[in-house]
Amino acid sequence: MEVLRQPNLPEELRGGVYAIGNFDGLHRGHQAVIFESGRVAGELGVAHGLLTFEPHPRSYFRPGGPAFRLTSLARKSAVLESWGVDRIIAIPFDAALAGTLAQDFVLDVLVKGLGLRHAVVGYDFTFGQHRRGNAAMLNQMAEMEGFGVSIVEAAVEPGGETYSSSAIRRALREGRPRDAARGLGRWWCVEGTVRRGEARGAKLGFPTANLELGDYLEPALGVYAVKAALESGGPWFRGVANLGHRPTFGGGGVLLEVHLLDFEGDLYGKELQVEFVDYLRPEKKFDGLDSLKAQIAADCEAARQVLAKSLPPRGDGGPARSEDHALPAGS
Ligand code: RBF
Ligand code: MG
Repeated sequence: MEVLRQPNLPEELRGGVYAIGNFDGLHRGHQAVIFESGRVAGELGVAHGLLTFEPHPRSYFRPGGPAFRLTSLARKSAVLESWGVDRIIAIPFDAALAGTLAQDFVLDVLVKGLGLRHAVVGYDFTFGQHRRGNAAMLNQMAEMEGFGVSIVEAAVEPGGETYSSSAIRRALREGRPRDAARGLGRWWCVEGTVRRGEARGAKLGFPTANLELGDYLEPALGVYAVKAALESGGPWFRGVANLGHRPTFGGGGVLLEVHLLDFEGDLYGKELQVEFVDYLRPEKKFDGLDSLKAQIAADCEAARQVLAKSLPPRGDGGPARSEDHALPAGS
């Protein structure tokens, strides 16, 4: 998988089919767009690409606003690779791009830059200065410039709701990770480097690997049943995680503390992927170590119960990533 940071392609890479959008989350609505672009690329026998903006335009328009990212660029490229996408063009969203008229975006980026054969966008795609460009206008310009366009209708949940990043963000903020997973078509995943903690967890009998959320959206604070993998392609471990301030110990900045149930060893410095499966309870202030320890033991048991359905015991896990990009089973 190639990730390019600018749209001016050399001759040999021109002529592909591109899905265009922000695609934060790569949720099931995005999947409809990306799978359609893959189908057209296959039909035409040309490369299948994705054109996106990085950082997300919202970070440009609202610097210092609350973190909202559902998927990192690294995670996105891993998922897109598994879907057969050949190339990601992630162009920096800056003042120049924000001020580009929709028509100029089509001419400069799509026609001159990518030399694309065909663009695929969602029904609600908008682009260009003041977001004045839309799917209808893209169609008109494509006719003049001689490339194809497909506009993909809204993908709708069984309940009748349109899949959307905002509904998925709301589900996570409200402590409904299973609802988020239904929208995403996979468990919501946070990826990060394990940082050195205070080793207080080990003294409690529940060592934790600690991550900061960074640009990721902050889901409801509290205790979760999670799955965690130490490396891409590595086995999944069951775990329980606390996302919060640790009020029992005087509080602090929000940390994701992951305790793996059947793992021993130092995780410091490792890349951890953490998938959120179920919300177990809110974080509480305990009046002593013993009551906190008893509660964490109960959390581990609750997580085992929940995860027994989604992950076989360690050792019979099979290839780690088989269910990775598929719908969560039984949800
Ligand atoms: N700390 C709290 O102050 N209140 C809690 O309710 C709480 N729940 C936790 C649940 C789990 C499963 C884990 C692993 C940790 C929890 N902690 C909680 C955080 C605990 O205080 C922390 O891991 C240690 O202090 C080490 O930093
Ligand atoms: Mg959308």
